[in-house]
Amino acid sequence: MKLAISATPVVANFAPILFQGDIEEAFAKGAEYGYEGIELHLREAHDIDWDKTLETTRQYSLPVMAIGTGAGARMDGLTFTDADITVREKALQRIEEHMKLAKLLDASIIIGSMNGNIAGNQNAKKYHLECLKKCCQLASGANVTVLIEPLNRYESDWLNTVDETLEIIEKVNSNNLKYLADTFHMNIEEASIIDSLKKAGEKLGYVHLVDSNRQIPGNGHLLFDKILRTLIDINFDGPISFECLPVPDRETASVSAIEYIKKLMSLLQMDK
Ligand code: LER
Ligand code: MN
Repeated sequence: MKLAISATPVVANFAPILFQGDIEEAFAKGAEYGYEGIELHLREAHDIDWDKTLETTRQYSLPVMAIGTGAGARMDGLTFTDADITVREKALQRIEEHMKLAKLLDASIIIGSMNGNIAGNQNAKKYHLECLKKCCQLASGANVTVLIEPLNRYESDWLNTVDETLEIIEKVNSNNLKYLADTFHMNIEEASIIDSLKKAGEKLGYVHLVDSNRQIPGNGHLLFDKILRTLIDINFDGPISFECLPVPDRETASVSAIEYIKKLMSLLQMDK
């Protein structure tokens, strides 16, 4: 399990992303603090210089684990459920560009907010499935993993739970599609985070580790020793990223998050 810092070139202090602003600084600080990877949140794939970013991953030995695509939905209204076909096509084009970058960086692609909302649109789930299948066809050609992330009910009016996500993964039936578990959303939607992680089993491809108040693990009331124990029990070996609010500030949050989780991992003898 590799621990990743979250970063974005778009500054939005309300967003649960540790490093906002200069990406090269995020790489430098991430490496300095002991992270083993970085998760990049981009509005458009060309928000960053691709060749320079590839060079920076090598310079700091910090691979890009995943590209978060939600800004395309939140800032540009692009989703896989939109009633307008031109919007869905634009969403797929946006993802296609992210996919090219993901292939270059050997990263995964996250589909969270792009799953959209369904209220008032009886074809929304059909549109979503069509788009996700196309997305997974592209992913299969590019050898990229697509991570589908359920969000809590206050961010999305459907696709909130592990059960709904596993059903979609089964329908799409692609080896390139995995489930992304975000412990903040799970804390709102799942009866038991532990049981739901167990249910996901080998479909789990990635984890957002974040506490009940969307701050770094240790600042809220989630039981991360039990969560980590479960990840070991289900043989999860994918990336773990800290998609957390930079509270009280990004340096303190980034350092405390990795310290806290590494301490728990060593108590659980995960570092052996
Ligand atoms: C994306 O990973 C996520 O968790 C969203 O809630 C961000 O708004
Ligand atoms: Mn998340």
